[in-house]
Amino acid sequence: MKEETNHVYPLWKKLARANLAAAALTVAAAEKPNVVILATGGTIAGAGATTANSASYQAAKVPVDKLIMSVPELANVANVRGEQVFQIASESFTNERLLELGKRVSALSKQTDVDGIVITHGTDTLEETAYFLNLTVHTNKPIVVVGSMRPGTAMSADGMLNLYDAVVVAGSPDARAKGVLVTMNDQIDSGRDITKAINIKTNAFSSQWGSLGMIVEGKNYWFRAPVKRHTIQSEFDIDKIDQLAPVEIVYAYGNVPASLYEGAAANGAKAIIHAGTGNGSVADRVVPTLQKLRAKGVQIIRSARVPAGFVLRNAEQPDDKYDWVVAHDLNPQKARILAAVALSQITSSTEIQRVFWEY
Ligand code: DAS
Repeated sequence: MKEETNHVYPLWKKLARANLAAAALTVAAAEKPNVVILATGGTIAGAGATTANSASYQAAKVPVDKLIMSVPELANVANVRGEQVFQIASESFTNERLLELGKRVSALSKQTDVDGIVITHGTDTLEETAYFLNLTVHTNKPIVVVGSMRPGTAMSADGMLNLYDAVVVAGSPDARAKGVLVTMNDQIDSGRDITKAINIKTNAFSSQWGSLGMIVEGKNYWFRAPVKRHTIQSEFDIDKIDQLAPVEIVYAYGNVPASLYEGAAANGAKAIIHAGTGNGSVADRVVPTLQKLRAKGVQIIRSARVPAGFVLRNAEQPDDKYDWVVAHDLNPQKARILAAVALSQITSSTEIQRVFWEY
């Protein structure tokens, strides 16, 4: 036995073994999906001073290649490569950055050597980016937006598994044609419905109509599918949008002055999202101002500061009479995204209301 372990393989046998291993890897690589990770920053790329810093850290520090290296298991499920699109905390996203990211996603989705796309992103505006891509990128390929609530340097960091889940879903044929997806905390959610509901826990994200599914140990479990228009079903195409319309949000409360709405319009807003109390209610002292702004061509869209439910048309306000729009179940920040996209190609309030019913 001893002699056998000391046996030196002739060089040709070593080469054969190496070729076999390489061939196996090639075969394996050919079998695995090709997933591109577009990194934009956020906590998932964050770093804290100590492992105890789960909430105080600096976002947008770790580059995409290091992120990929930090989860070697990614190589078991996909052929992964990364691109650093931005390195920012997501509260610093802008319309211009949304367009730049969306156009890159669209271009990659058209490549035959790309099976799925993951976007690593800060959690603060993750829901806005996910909805924007859901509205404008014409592909059936899985697009998965992912973030984390703790930096990778913290005990029980959630980013590694969130990223692994995102890559699995992005490489999954059964994730195709479901619109843009978000994988956080073992859930698979629709980019349309997801929102950040808690600002400091790992179960921060939820969808009021429920997740589409779950992912557990690299396996997807689906329970429902989106019913609203998205991706290839959308009339909005990122490749034909060069600018998003200026749309602003006014957060309503007892004592809210009409001047805030006038200021938004004076600043060039083409539409104002009213983040109303209750069911999108409007204070009696504000109604005349909104009527005046509507008469000047500014679209008035009633959303609600209340996190769940949906705004009813002609309930709290005579929307037909005032020619206003209701945001349906979209929260103010998502209503802004839809209005900014829609106003890039439509103008009538009737058409905008249709869009809010359909998307
Ligand atoms: N500031 C947050 C952001 O970048 C950090 C995070 O939660 O990702 O959205």
